[in-house]
Amino acid sequence: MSWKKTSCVLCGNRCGLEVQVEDNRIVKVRGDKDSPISEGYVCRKGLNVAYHQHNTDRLQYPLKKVGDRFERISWEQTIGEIAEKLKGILAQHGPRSLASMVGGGEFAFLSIGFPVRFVRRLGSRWNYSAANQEFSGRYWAHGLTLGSQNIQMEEDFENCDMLILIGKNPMMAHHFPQAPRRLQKMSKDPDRLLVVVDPRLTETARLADIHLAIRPGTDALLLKSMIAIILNEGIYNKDYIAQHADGFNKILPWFAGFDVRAALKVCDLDYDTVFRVCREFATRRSSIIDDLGILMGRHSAFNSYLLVVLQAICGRLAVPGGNYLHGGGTRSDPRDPKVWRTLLTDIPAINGMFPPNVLPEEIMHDHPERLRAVLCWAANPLRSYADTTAYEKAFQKLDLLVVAEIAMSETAALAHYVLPCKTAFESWEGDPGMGFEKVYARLRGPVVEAEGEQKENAEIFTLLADAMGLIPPIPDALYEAAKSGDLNAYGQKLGEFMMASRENAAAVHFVVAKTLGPALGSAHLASIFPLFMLLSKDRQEEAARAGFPAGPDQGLSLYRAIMDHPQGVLIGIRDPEKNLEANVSTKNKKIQLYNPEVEDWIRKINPAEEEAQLKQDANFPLILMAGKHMDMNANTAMRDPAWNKNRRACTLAIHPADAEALGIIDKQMVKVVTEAGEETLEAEISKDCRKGQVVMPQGFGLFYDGVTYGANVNRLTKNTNRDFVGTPMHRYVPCRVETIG
Ligand SMILES: Nc1nc2c(c(=O)[nH]1)N[C@H]1C(S)=C(S)[C@@H](COP(=O)(O)OP(=O)(O)OC[C@H]3O[C@@H](n4cnc5c(=O)[nH]c(N)nc54)[C@H](O)[C@@H]3O)O[C@H]1N2
Ligand SMILES: Nc1nc2c(c(=O)[nH]1)N[C@H]1C(S)=C(S)[C@@H](COP(=O)(O)OP(=O)(O)OC[C@H]3O[C@@H](n4cnc5c(=O)[nH]c(N)nc54)[C@H](O)[C@@H]3O)O[C@H]1N2
Ligand code: SF4
Ligand SMILES: [Mo]
Repeated sequence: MSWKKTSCVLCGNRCGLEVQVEDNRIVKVRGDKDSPISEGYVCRKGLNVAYHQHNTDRLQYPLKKVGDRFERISWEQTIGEIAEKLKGILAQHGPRSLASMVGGGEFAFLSIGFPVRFVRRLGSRWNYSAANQEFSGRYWAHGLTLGSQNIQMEEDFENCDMLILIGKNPMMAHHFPQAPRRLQKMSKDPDRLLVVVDPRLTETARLADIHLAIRPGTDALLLKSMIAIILNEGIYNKDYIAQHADGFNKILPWFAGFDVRAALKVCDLDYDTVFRVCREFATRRSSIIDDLGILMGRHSAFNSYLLVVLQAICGRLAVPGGNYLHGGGTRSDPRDPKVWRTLLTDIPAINGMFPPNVLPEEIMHDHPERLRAVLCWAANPLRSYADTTAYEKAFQKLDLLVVAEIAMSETAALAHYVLPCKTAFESWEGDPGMGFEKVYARLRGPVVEAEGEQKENAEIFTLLADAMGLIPPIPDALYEAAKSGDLNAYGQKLGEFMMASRENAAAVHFVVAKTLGPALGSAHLASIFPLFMLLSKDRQEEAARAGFPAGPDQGLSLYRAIMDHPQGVLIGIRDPEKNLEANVSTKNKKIQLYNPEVEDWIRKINPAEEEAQLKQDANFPLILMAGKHMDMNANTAMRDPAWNKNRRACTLAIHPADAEALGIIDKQMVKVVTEAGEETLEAEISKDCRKGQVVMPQGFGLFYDGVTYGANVNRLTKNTNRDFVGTPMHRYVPCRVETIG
């Protein structure tokens, strides 16, 4: 049987896959050795994508809620009724009553822009996003220091000889391509140093040369200590600071006289070891990269800020072997009065988006412009976002909840209308640009056929946009050019159409989906086309370096190369030496170390005040790490529990000493209680846990085939346990554990 090329959609790495298909079922999966990104790597989740693709929860037809049941209706009726209801709501309450909610549900990004554009074109900027429940703090910090909230960092793994992973567990969660393979190699290399900062002895910490088993929630003290040590020892990079940073002298008082020894005692860390880590970090080709342990931890946004300062004073930002920058562009700035702020919770747009944790409050209040309609796409807020109970109440109050899904999720079950989508294996999908130094693109076709009336994500939102009158009249000539199969001619006609009016240009994505989509048989396939017609000057130069000469044919030859290489193809080469100037977008192109917004806070990070804040309520003496990402979950995207048969998948991990004190034995059912609610699950006694901290995975408590599997971690998280940009403190949830029976 032949192997078909596709790619995994169960995490952001999007590894290349090859699958065998029998009777329209994926029956065998292997890693695609031809994939330039994953080079044959595949993890347990990828090998099990069939469970994601084929399951009894798959949606086949549009559904409408009638009473407390769903009825099957036609697409025409669905789109017509949604448009009519939406028009009514907008006419009565204004555009601010509408929000989109976009999830991480589909790590194939071709269609993500469609729901966002749809809402924007209707005059609302309320786009809530999964990204803003993890990265808001980082976006905020990068906006202040680097000049754009959209700047991302990526470790130069191959070229660093020291890597610090702080609050990140890639042996389980990956979060960079081929992570286990590469970390194991690094761990064995005597010339490379791996440092892991994690309260638990994680799968990654086991590989580390140095494991800093930090007390949960104290990373701000550690980062401040590290900066203070480096400044005191004079081992900062004077040349780099002089050339690339502003405000160095103004931040010195933040760290002067800081009691590092007392601080590290609060962190429960050894001074000499931290001192050694600082010395190595300041003098080697070092890189430091954080993740949810920091991003969803106490002081989330400020920790991201300190991470920039630490890297900048050591000259490790935007240099080979350090962290590269990419992105830029979106510049929503919380200091700009034009930036929208949520009405009740007063959260500014961060990187143009809003955090899901405040959505229930934005629905529940009495403001005349409160949210009344939500379009939810590839997200499962009822399991994924903080405080399921708050979400249940809020979503029941909506006048219109539309959920575009591949499965009958817990959120879809509450919707007024459910729109069935094709999965990424039934659609054209891909990535217009992956990687930093070498940029790859990939577009691959469907490997199985949809067995119902499902449509591609982008097509659905194009139909809705049309029904709402958001697509201007399209000349016949454009349709004809699309049908002719001559992409050159189509590109020309499209260019003319866009030049004709601003309205036309603004609707280009929908127009392409509506004209080229049917001609190519896929709105997704069509949607990539304008991306290559509208390349920025930088992208044109990058493409030229990758062998696509600049000129009028460049866009088309890129498009063709992508079509010819379903495993991915090199489309750009970036110059690492120019990374800083190409990305830092502050006015003088320097990293801004000093910003008045953080001054007060940084001063308050001291051992005495932190110790006082860390003092626990007698009612909730343990800290719950609410949502481990491990190889038995894929957020909520793996609904069929059969893929974890005979595994202990959803347990509460607890240290032996805590278990003993509470009289808990292994495999016993226990109850976890927090301010938000309670859940019951099986205890797993584990020495890898830290005393005082219990650990529960995320992505369980799913209702599948009439049965609920595992416990829902977000029944335990309170939506108000968040920081000032709305990031949930999922890594620091006070709780208690009770025995049952
Ligand atoms: N307590 C706690 N909660 C957490 C976390 C935590 O650590 N702790 N982690 C959080 C993190 S980091 C993330 S990113 C979020 C992710 O949470 P979500 O944004 O909800 O993402 P997923 O659970 O991956 O998928 C959501 C839905 O997308 C659907 N889907 C999959 N593919 C497609 C498609 O092609 N089209 C459409 N329309 N739908 C599709 C799936 O069926 C699923 O129901 O969860 C977060 N939730
Ligand atoms: N198998 C699998 N892989 C996944 C996912 C999945 O659901 N399953 N989801 C994907 C997604 S959307 C994301 S965002 C990533 C998340 O990837 P990660 O962020 O690597 O995943 P986490 O399990 O949250 O791991 C964070 C680590 O932080 C540690 N930690 C907890 N509290 C603290 C603290 O106070 N300080 C410090 N320094 N560390 C702390 C935890 O012990 C944990 O080991 O994973 C992705 N990959
Ligand atoms: S690391 Fe695993 S889950 Fe992530 S894309 Fe690759 S195979 Fe899929
Ligand atoms: Mo995530």
